[in-house]
Amino acid sequence: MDEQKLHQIVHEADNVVPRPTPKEFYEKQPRKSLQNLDDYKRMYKESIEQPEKFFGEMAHRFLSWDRDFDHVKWGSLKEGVISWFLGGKLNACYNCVDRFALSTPDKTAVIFEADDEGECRKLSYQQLLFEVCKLAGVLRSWGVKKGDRVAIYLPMTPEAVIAMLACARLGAVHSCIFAGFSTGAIRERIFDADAKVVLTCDEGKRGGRITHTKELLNKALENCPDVEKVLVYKRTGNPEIEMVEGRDYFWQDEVREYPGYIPPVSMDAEDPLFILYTSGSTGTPKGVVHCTGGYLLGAAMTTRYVFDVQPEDILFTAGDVGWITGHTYSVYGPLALGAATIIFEGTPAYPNMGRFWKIIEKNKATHFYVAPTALRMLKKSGEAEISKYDLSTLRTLGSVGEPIAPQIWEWYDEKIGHHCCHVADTYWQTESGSHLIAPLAGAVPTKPGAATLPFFGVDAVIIDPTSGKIQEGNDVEGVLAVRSSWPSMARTVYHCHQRFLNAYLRPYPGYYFTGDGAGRDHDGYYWIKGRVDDVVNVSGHRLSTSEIESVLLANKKVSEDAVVGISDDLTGQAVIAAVQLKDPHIADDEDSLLALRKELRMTVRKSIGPFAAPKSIIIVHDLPKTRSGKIMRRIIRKVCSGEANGIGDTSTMINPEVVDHLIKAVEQQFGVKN
Ligand code: 7RM
Repeated sequence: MDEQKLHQIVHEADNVVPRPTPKEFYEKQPRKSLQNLDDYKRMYKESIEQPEKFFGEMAHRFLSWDRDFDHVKWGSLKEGVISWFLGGKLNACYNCVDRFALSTPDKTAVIFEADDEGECRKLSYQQLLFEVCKLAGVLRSWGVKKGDRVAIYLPMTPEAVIAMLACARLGAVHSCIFAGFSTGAIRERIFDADAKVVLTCDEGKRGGRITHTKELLNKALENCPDVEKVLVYKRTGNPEIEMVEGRDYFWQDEVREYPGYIPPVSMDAEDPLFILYTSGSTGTPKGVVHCTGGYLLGAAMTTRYVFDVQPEDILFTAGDVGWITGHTYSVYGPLALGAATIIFEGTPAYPNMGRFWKIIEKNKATHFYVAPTALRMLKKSGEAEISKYDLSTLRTLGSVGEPIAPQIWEWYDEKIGHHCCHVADTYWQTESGSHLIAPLAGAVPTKPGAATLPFFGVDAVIIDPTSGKIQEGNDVEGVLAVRSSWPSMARTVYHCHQRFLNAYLRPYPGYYFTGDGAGRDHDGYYWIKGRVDDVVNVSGHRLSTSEIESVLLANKKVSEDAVVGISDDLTGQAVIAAVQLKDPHIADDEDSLLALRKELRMTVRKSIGPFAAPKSIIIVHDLPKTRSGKIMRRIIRKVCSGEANGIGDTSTMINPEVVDHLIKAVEQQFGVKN
């Protein structure tokens, strides 16, 4: 963690006056979830001091149970046992679909905005129920039952939502794989989750281009012999798609035979709802497991209280169901509240930079939720496109995935929100399931750049990483942890509880460790600094340096490599690789160096995905290491950022002479002077 910067952040915060939710917010929709800051404080206090009472009531208010729970909260972080609503039974699909198909069947549930502007499709709650049941019928006939894992490799289309809900209906555990992932990453996830069935499509459409979804999946499945069935949605209908006989079937053909209603399977609150893979600092991606009751409650409550979503609202979460944001705020959160969700297949830049705004105007979206990286790009592209559209239906603007710089926050508030919206910087993680720290609409005044105050039930603490001591009071900084479990917290890492304990519960026994550095200012507001481990965040995509390192290492020309993230104006962080070659002469002339870099970048693109490809590859003679042989990424990071002066302690280094070589190589190849 960059301590100096953190000091500065917390210090700057002293001058910022908290801003209340603009009055226009409730002129647009007068029903209030919360009245004021005192409401928040009172409810927060109760949620921490009497979680059983607080969340017991919330669980009854927000969810429909087949059987009531016996215990609200059970276990402790110290023991590594976390459970909520034990004894309770419910079905997530029933809660997100059937309830509203019964009460408001014609109300829109899903609005599909395709990559091509003209193509749009709406599904009412009744239609959604029909589609979900049809698909669930196919899956059930294939033997998919409670507890089985089903992989979903689909782009942002209604079918992704239908697929998730169909799994939930049967009690099968879905594992979505981001459509931007390539073969290696797909294979790894399907293999680890031990999925027997994959739901996918023939091709995708994105930014005016075709993506070869099925082709990539086919390659990945060459090494996944346990996959028995693949259901392929015809998105483009390209007849050339390679289908494997006896394994691959077309979605549209198969669903025909099945009825428009099959009953949901009643699940225990603690039965897993889904697995979602996320990058950590060590090893392969972790299959984070979320459970039915607690997760769904967290999704519903945060969607209501942070964003103030009401049933008549239309949410546009410009994320992807391949990430947690898509799970919680494109699918489960809005649908659990009976609202409408916009599923957008394309990119913000196609056919032009006005695409988001056009979607908002056309659909009268009330909520918009996106990562700062997109906002930075849109801000750069100027205001011409923005002013063409009527954005006055918007009430809440959300930000997620990385810290939002105060200037970007101000821009968002002014140009998109016209100072009439609640602007919510939401801090959370795949592991947290739903918002951890975020301002509640109408209740918590905001400060540009601050995630503000913790959500109900989140007992946030700041720990001094050196002493391991809790930092009491305000104006403190350190690493962010949580003192007790909250309902939507991940329960384990799929088939590897030890990894769960090691990553989250053992670093500070009795606490959940977030992996992020943070400060708490004089108002008790939290300012998130970023990861303190080897996780990099490129355009809101979470990547582990070790994952990219091992892909590069698989290239025969590479003897060793180290990957670091450095800050980048556009993407937040950028991936930089320092590579040591087996034969250093390969890179002697410009042409072969260029070719080598291209080849290495391509390896990463093909294996993990285009977004993980290093921005720069620096060829080095040697990597900085400790006496015990550990690569010192911190040194590479500092030198690549032009901060060699701030390298700090090198006493544990076995090869201090490497620093000078590195400085030279970085200057020559990367143009950064130290
Ligand atoms: C939702 C999501 C999690 C990591 C997390 C942080 C960073 C997320 C914010 C943020 C500053 C924010 N899940 N992060 N939100 N940093 N301010 N509002 O992104 O699992 O993919 O990533 O993202 O480092 O630990 S994630």
